[in-house]
Formats: sequence, structure tokens, C-alpha cells
Amino acid sequence: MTRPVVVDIHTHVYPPTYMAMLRSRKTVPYIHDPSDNGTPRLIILSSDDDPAIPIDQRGRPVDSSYSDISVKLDFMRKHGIDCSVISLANPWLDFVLPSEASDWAKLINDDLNSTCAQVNKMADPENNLLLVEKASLFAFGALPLSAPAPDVVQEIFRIRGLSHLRGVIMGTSGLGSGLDDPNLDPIWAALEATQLLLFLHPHYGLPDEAFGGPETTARYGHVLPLALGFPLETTIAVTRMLLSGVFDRFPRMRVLLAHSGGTIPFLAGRIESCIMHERKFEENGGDTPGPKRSIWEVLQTNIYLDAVVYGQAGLKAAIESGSTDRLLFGTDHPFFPPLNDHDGQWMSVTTNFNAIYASLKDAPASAEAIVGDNAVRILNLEEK
Ligand code: 5CU
Repeated sequence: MTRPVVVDIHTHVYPPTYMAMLRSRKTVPYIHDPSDNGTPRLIILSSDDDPAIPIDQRGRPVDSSYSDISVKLDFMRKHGIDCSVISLANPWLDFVLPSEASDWAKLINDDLNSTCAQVNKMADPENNLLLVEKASLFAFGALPLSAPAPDVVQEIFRIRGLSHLRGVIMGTSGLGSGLDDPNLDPIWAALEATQLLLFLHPHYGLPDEAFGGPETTARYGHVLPLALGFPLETTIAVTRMLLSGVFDRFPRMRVLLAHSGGTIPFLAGRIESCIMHERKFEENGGDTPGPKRSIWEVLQTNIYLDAVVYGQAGLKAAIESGSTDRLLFGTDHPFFPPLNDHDGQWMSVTTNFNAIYASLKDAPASAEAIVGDNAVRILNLEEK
């Protein structure tokens, strides 16, 4: 029996140039090197930068797994991953000065492209330098979203010409006003025209007040912002896109949602029902245009979901809301490393594998599709 192809479409990097930029900063996001030469700390979420916490303990450790591609390749080998589609991790280039954003995007995207090309060349069995067995890399590019929309559009078309880039990664703030901002239309049009996949990923979560205030958030570390804030941020962002008619105006746009769509698969019926009962919308006698296409249609034509949901209940909702053909395996490496056994398999990864195989024990071909074949098809991952 041959092993299925395994593709990881949710796996992040902070290239060394980006790490250096974070090191030069003193406000979130920034990297702090502890005075005892311990592992550098990434102060990434606004709740991390709490003056009550000693600076050497703020944020989270960032070791070489975040920036050294050979560490990612080791991780891939250890978990049987044949191919990874790497992307810049949050908060991408959202905070960069508008005048510098396009240069940063070019630098990062060219860097990602050449890293993939170099690794894939090493993996080529005809090449004598067979350093990495079978592993191959592709990437999602970063966008200069603090720059004016035409600069973002220009970078999207440049990304299309980069041999190993297959899409773009983006947060939920868009140009600063969320994803229902009509000023994003030229960007949606460029993504639709190029058919680059938009990987939509959260970063900002919810305000601390949603969790009981900053003290409550701080008491439980990253649990509330990551477990709840991230998925709800995605859910709100996509619902705003739907409500504002983005998917009506750009019916061929392709969007991959992180963390199995936040809570979209679970809440889709409720969202649709609220739309059907909203008197404001023209369709229901009001004067505001409502969405024309149903959330179910959008889930089955525009949206793809990763399978990074850590359990069968969430995964089954994701399957039910779209189809097994639209789900793609991911690991979220290097986030969620094991806290103790650093040499073993990562629980965050095996949990996702297990949820896929257990949910589809009667449909092994569908499980294999999620684990790799879908990504190869949807992202055209053959090395030219
Ligand atoms: O859960 C995740 O995807 C992440 C991520 O990508 N970045 C981060 O800072 N924490 C968790």
C-alpha cells in the first residue's frame, strides 16, 4: 500500500530579514532578546505588552523553528509531510509604514520564492545534491496592505509571476477598515483575475473586554485570544464580506479560511437565517442591498477550509458545510510546539491527522484528499 501524499498548507515562517525588522522595534510586534541570552521573546499580541510583566517574560519564545527553513524541513520529515505551502506569520506587514510596505512585500515574497526554489532543487532526485528527501515547498505571498490599494494590486500581479507562489496570505483588517470596505474591490478583482488563493488568517482577536478585561485575559495567557478570539475574528470578517456583497461582485474569488473557518461552518445556518429575517435588506422590503448568494453557495464555491480544528466535531461541521474536496490539511507549525518532549511528534499535528482519519474512517479516499490530494489539485503543486 502506498502512503498518501501529505501537504501542509498552514505553516508559517518569519524570514531572517523580518526577524531583524522585529528586533529593531520597541512597540508590538517586536522581538526582545532576554538579558540572560535565553530564547528571544516575540511580543506579538497587544495583550502581551503588559508593563506589569517583566520584559524577559512577555510574549512567547521564538526559537530557530520560526526562521530557519532547515528546522521546518526536519519537522516535515518527522511528521511525514511531503510538501509545505509556507506563509509569513501574523501580523504580516500590517504595521509597516505605508511608504515602506511595497518594498517589504517584494523582499519577503522574493525571499519565499527563492527559498522554495532552492529546497525543491535539492529535493530533485536527478540532482546530485539530494539533501532533502522528497520535501518540497511552495508559498503564499504577503501583501503591502498599509500602502494604497493600487500598490497592493501591483504586488498581486507580481506574485502571480513568481514560480513558487500560489496565493497570498492576509489578515482581517484589510486596508484598515475591515473586509467589507469597498476600497478593497480592486484587490478582490485582482485576486479573482489571477485566481491566486487568498489565505485569510486572524491576528487581532477580540478586545480584552470581550473576555472580562485585560486582567482576565492575562490570567489565562494566550488561551482566550487564540482559542476564541482568533476564530471569532475570522467569523466576523467573513460574515462582513458576505453581507457587503463581496461574493456577489467577485463570484470566482477563492478564499481559504484558517482554522476551519473559525466558527463559520457551525454558525452558517444561523447567519443565513438572520439574513432571511432582516427587514433592512431590499429582498425583505427594506432599502439596503443584502447579499444575493447564500452562505451555503459561497461555502461550496468560493471558500476552502483548512483542517486545523483539533477535533472531530469541528472537522465534521467543516465537511458538512462544504465538502471533503474543499478541506486541506495544515499544522500551524511552528506555533503550538510540544511543551515537554521536544523530540517527539507534535500533539498539535497528530490531533489534526487523527481527527481527519477518525471522521472519515468509512471514506479513506476522502481522508487522503484532505491530507494532500486536494492541495495538489487546488494549488497546482507540481514542480515545473
Ligand atoms: O493558531 C494560529 O494559527 C496562530 C498563528 O498563526 N499565529 C499566532 O501568533 N498564534 C497562533
